[in-house]
Amino acid sequence: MSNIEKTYSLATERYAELGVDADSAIARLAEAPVSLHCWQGDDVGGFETPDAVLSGGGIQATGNYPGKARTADELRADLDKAMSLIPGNHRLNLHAIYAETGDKRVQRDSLEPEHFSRWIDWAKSSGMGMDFNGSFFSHPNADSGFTLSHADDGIRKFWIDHAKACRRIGAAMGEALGSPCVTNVWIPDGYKDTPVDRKAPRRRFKAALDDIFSEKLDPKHNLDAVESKLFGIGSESYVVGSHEFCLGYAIANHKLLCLDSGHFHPTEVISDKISSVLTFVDEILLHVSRGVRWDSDHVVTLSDELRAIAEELVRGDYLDRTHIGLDYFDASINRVAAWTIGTRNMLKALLLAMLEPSDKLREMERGGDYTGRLALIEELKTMPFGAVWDYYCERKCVPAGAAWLDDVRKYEKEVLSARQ
Ligand code: RNT
Ligand code: ZN
Repeated sequence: MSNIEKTYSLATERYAELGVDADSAIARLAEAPVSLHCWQGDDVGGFETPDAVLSGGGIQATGNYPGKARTADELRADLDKAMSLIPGNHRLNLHAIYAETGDKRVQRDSLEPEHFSRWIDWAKSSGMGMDFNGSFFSHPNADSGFTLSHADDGIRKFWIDHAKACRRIGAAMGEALGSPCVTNVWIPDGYKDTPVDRKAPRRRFKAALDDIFSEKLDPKHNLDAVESKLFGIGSESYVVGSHEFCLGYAIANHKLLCLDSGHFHPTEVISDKISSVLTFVDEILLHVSRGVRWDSDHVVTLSDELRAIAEELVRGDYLDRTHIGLDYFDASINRVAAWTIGTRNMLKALLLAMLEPSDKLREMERGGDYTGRLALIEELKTMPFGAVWDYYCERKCVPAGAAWLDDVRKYEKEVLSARQ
C-alpha cells in the first residue's frame, strides 16, 4: 500500500464516523465536469489575425508572462498539458474568435461549424464535451462600446447574425460530441458615464435576443445562456445586460442564466443567488472567477466563496442543472499552471462539499441547534480532506499534491520557452 492509500484508508474511517462515505464522494466528483475556458491560454486574443489583440469590451488581461499560445495547435497542446494534470474528464469552453479559417478571413457573422472542426475533432478524440461563446468584443463593430444593443441597424444586425451563427456552431458541437453545448451570450454594451436613455438600449437588446433565439434548435445539442454584468472598464455607469435584465430574460424565455462570480458588487456573492435563480430557471451556467476589488478575473483559489458555491450546488442537489465553467485570465503567470490551479481548486471545493455530512447539519438547523451547526462546520475544516483529494488524483492518474508543478516547469522549459 502506498502512503497515499494508507492515509486515504485512515481518512475514510474518520469520515465514516461522521456518516460520510468518502468512496461515494469521489465517485460523485468524477461525474462533475468543469468547462475549461480556452481564453486563459492566450490572454483572450483568439486567432482571427496573426496578431489579434484584445481591444475594448471591458475585459483586459494584464501581464506579459512569456510562452502564450500563438496558434490553435499550441493552445490545444497547452490544454492537453493542463488536462493531464487535472483529475477527471472535463469540457472545453471555446470563444468564436478561436475559429480556424485557414488562409481565408471569415467575418464573424459568417462563421460556420467547419471553422471549428479541428476543435471538435480534438474534443472528440478525448471524449470531451464543448461549450461555446459568441465574441462581442475585440472588433471594429464593438469599438463604440455597443453591439447587440447598438442603435445602428446595420451594426446590430452584424452582431445578431454573429450570435445566430454561434448557436448553429454550438448545436453542431453538441451533436458531434453527444453532449449539449451551452452557447453563452455576453455583451459589453454600456456607458462610461450616466446615460439619459437607459430604456432604448435594453429594448433593442431584448429584440435582438428574441431574433437570435427565434431559430429553434434541439436542446439535446444546444442550450442558450445569457450572462449579466454590473459594470466594466468603460461601462462603469450603465450596463445594458444587467442582472435584472438577464434574469428576467432567462425566466421569461426559458434560457439559462449565466452567473459570473466577478460580475456583482464586491460584497455580493453568487453562492447566495443559486438557490433563488434555480427556483425560476431550469438550468444555470456558472463562470467561476475571482474578483479582487472588482471584476479582475484572477485565478480561482480555494476561497470561502468558491467553497460556498460548491456547497450550494451539492447541498441543493443542483449539479444536474448547473454547467460549471471557469472564466479568468491571468497573463502574469504560467498559463498552463493558471488553468491547473483554478480547475483543481474548483474540484477541491466540490469534493469538500461532497464530504460534508449535509443531512446531519440540516437536521441540526431544522431543530434550531445553531450551536451544533456552527461547531460542526468549523470542525469539518480540519478533517483529513487532503488525503481524499490525493487519493482521487492518484486514482485518476494525475499528480497528487504539488507534484504537477514539476510537469509544468518541464513543459515550460521544453515547449513554452521556445515561443517568442
Ligand atoms: C466578461 C465576461 C465574459 C468574458 C469571456 C471572455 O466580463 O465575464 O464571460 O470574460 O467571455
Ligand atoms: Zn464571464
